Amino acid sequence: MTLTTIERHIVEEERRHGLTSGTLTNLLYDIAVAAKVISREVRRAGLTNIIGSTGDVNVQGETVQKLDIYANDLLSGYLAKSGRVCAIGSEELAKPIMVPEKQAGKYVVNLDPLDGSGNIAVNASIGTIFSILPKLGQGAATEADCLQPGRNQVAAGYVMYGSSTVFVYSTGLGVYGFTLDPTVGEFVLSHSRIRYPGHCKFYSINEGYASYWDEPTRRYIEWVKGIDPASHRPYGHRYIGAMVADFHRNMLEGGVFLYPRDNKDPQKTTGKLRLLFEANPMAFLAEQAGGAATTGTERILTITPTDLHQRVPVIVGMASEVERYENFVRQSH
Ligand code: AHM
Ligand code: MG
Repeated sequence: MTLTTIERHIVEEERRHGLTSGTLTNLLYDIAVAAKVISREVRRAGLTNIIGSTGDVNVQGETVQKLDIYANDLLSGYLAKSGRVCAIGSEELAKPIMVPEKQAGKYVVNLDPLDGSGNIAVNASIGTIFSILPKLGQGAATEADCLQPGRNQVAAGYVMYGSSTVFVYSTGLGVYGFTLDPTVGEFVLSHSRIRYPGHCKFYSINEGYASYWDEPTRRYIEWVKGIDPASHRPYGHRYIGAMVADFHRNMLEGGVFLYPRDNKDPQKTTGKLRLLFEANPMAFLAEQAGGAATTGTERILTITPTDLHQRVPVIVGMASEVERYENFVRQSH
């Protein structure tokens, strides 16, 4: 049996591609170490009083749960002291953390420390999402370093705390997945060069919001539910309320995830998901696995961010489905 740990894999990958600095490798390894600690806390959450809400409200106006804070503090604190990072943007923080220049490194990390936190209380899957960008210029980093288009990402990934804990990442050389072996405490290579499979089987969208959808979304979902064995329709529906888990299933089994523009809140017609913390890293992974990601009119990775907590419609998954959705949008104009 060959056992490839995440540490060995990223070192070997770096060697294979002639990269010498090792900083990115170490940064990914830092995230994997923090993920093991978060995973331990997630596994214990049902047993300790860490479960539940603190009653505070985060910058997005949502109730913050204790594990969100724990994951945010652990990850941001650990990365800030690593010497490899100059700025950290987090879904849980109104402003990015700027690492003092003396301890600052050359990378910027944008994080969703615990995505799908509504699932904590019911022991369903949750995740951590990360996006790694290069520092822009010389001198002290600023908020602008966090506000880079997704195509600038040098690496992105997620950790899914599901029936196992899985670490999935890409440095632009394909997508790799590792499963945590709790008996030895190591992430072990379990998914090499992940690619979306041949045809679409699943779609993931909050069907409860159908009355809020715009016309193209309504028509696309109607198409998905049509009966046509030649195009394997109707597709199955899966939606757990944690993007990491739905995205993961769709990447492995063939599917598309949608959190489209809706008119639920007339003030916000952008959907719910954040460009920097959720859409960009998932779009990077999707493209690396042969998929695609769009807002309906724009490729996610080309958007120039204007705000740290900017929200965008997200349609991500198999390229065929993303293109089809875009066609429905074009036809409605
Ligand atoms: P969160 O970052 O506050 O946890 O919210 C993001 C999550 C996604 O993981 C998930 O796909 C979506 O919210 C579910 O939202 P909804 O309940 O509106 O469908
Ligand atoms: Mg989130």
